[in-house]
Amino acid sequence: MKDLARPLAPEDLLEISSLLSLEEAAIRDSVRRYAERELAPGIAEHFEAGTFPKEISRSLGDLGLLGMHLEGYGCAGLNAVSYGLACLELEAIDSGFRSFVSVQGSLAMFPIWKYGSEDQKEEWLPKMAAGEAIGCFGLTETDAGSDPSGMRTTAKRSGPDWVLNGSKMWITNGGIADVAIVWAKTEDGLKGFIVPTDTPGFSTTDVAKKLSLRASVTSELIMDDCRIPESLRLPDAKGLRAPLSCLNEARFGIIWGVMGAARSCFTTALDYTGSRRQFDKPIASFQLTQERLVQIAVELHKGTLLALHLGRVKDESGLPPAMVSFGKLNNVAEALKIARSARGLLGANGITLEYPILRHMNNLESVYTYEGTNEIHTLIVGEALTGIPAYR
Ligand code: TGC
Ligand code: FAD
Repeated sequence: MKDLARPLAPEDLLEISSLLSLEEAAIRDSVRRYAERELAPGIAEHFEAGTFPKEISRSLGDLGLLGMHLEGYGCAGLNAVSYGLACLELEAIDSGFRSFVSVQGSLAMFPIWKYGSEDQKEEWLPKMAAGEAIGCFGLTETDAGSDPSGMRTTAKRSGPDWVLNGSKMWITNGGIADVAIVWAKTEDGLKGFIVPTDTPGFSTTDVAKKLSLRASVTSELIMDDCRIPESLRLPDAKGLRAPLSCLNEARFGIIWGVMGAARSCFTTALDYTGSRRQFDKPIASFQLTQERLVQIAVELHKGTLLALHLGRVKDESGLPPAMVSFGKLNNVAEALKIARSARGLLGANGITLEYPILRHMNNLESVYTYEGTNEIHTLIVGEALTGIPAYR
């Protein structure tokens, strides 16, 4: 038996790390070292300037983090828990980095891997895994967000090609992408297309004046008689089920990622309250401060255990969508509450970019909305409980 009086690490009070395999712990540690060394130093400046350091794509590729849960074609083929741990360590620095990896691996590479032809996989996946080609995923439109079935983008057959018309809105990586996975309505239902971004008729405009996810590119995609050969249609993607299945992968990464942002808020608040003095004492010595720190730690640990449980289920038997929604619903909402509570513990200092908390909090507002809003995930879990879909 271990020594019961052993010191416990505040950010891992329940020793959740002991539930990881040696390989999983090694992956977590190497992503953490990379993130702290390469990503952390410039993040506040990128957030302030509203820029994303696109050049990190290659180093993320070298580390095997792009499409890391996919097998073959240059992808690392690691388990779901490893993918989750990587998302957590990236989002501990900024949600923008996890977003980049989510979109590349789960929303751009996954549909090619799952629904693409052998030629499409060989053409695109190795260079995307290496970070040489950046992808984006165009599902949402200005008037079709929570209800993507209302999309207006169309693809019409024209001889050997398809002609795409319409626009997609709020697309992560849009303005820096080499390839867009575009979902469009056809006479024969919804289909997916691999659209190289240098195709004539394809253009992008970045969304300006964001107050959230500032270190991430968010864009509108415009398709104006954009001609795509049949060889770039995803042959096995049929109906809304195809894009929604990609969301399961990315939502799983979010369940883990937001616990990284929450951990960063927690450790910042713990450090700060230990050194900040008021009334001749560290503010951590006040019972009200300790209560807040404990509430934060409890939700952080519960959320991380939930992520690990869902990761184990995913690795062992696959994850039903309602379980993914359960995790996204809980962990994003709790991460936001943690950020808000931690921000308060820093007083006035909490509102600056000197500390990461308000940056995380603003980012988490986007995470609360994208990949299915909190309300949509509530309804998905509600349907699983009652058998009654209540979306419309
Ligand atoms: P519904 O009739 O329920 O379903 C249509 C078909 O899809 C199937 N299905 C799923 N399949 C796999 N995984 C899932 N999660 C699935 N959910 C549904 C379903 O079985 C059915 O199949 P079939 O074969 O019978 O046709 O569809 P609905 O129109 O009623 O909508 C249901 C609803 C509201 C849950 C769905 O539309 C939804 O999830 N809406 C939210 C939209 C959303 O999440 N958009 C995200 C866009 S991408 C993004 O935000 C990226 S952010 C990236 C970043 O920076 O990290
Ligand atoms: P709406 O659907 O208009 O929802 C507005 C409000 O109404 C929400 O509170 C919602 O929960 C509520 N609501 C809607 N329907 C119901 C209902 N039936 N019952 C109860 N409440 C309801 N999309 C992509 O395709 N690719 C991307 O890469 C991508 N990246 C994004 C990056 C950022 C930074 C952001 C902010 C968004 C991104 N999105 C992306 C879009 C995102 O998925 C949508 O914003 C999201 O699906 C919600 O759609 P909406 O914004 O149109 O809100």
